[in-house]
Amino acid sequence: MSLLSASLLGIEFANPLLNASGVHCRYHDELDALFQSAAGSLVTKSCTLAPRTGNPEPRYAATPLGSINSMGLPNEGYPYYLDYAQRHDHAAKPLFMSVAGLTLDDNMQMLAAIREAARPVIVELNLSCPNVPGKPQIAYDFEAMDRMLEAASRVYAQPFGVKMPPYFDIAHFDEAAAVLNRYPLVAFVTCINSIGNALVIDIEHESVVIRPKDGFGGIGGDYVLPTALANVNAFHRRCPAKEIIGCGGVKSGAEVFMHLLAGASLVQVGTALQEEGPGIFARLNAELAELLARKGYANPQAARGKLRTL
Ligand code: RRO
Repeated sequence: MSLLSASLLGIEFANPLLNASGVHCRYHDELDALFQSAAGSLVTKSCTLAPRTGNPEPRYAATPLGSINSMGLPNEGYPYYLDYAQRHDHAAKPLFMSVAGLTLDDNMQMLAAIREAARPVIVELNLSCPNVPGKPQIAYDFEAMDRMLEAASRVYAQPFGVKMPPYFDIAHFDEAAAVLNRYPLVAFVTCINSIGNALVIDIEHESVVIRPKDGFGGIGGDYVLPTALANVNAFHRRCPAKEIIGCGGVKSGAEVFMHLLAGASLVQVGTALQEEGPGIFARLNAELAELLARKGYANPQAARGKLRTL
């Protein structure tokens, strides 16, 4: 076991880092660049049954504290990512496939096809896309989430994960965790997707900075780190039989370490990857290795959930 090796679902990873779905993963060449990078694994762009061009541009903007996006689920359609999964060298680097159907039936059709393909791809079912006009997030409707997980468990019939939005109330942590805990095949929980429907304003132009939805979009980066850590820790505490993937506000080894302390087994990188490119993974690994060694942890797993309370 090397200093940085990590595990999830009994699978070994060279290190805990991967991209956040949506960043650098829409096209095969972008996925290939992640495969060639120092990331321990990679995840594909959330897919739908049919290809989508997404919302009108500009639909992503970086700010000094992070980013805002309303991409609108641009993707090449699930067969494109399934094709990638079928040609991918899973032994060299595990591959996650993010699935974000527009309806329950769409998700079931995709999950059945992925199951049929019988490749060792790891499904991350996205219950938290904030940016499709007229489609509320599944995970903010606990009855809809329960129906989705019941159907997904029945149709997919093997372990999978869910990508969750941030919650902001203890009662919501309790209720969401109770729903997840009804489904043993939900083996991991990725916290968090972007904080939805925020508004960034450019005072020079007295304007919004992205075109869709009158400028409203999901924010990531520094804005979301404490919310991400709270959600990782809240689900780590409430879902002892599940593993957690942390996502939100990672731009150096320090934030990776914070996610591990909060309870994450793996850690995704979104805004900082978008801004810095896949070379970021070598930097984050070096910074994490230095931090773990200084703190006396043998590997990332040794730090998992070691957060102290006062
Ligand atoms: O494509 C998007 O607009 C998008 C998705 Br599906 C998501 O899950 N999270 C996000 O911030 N953007």
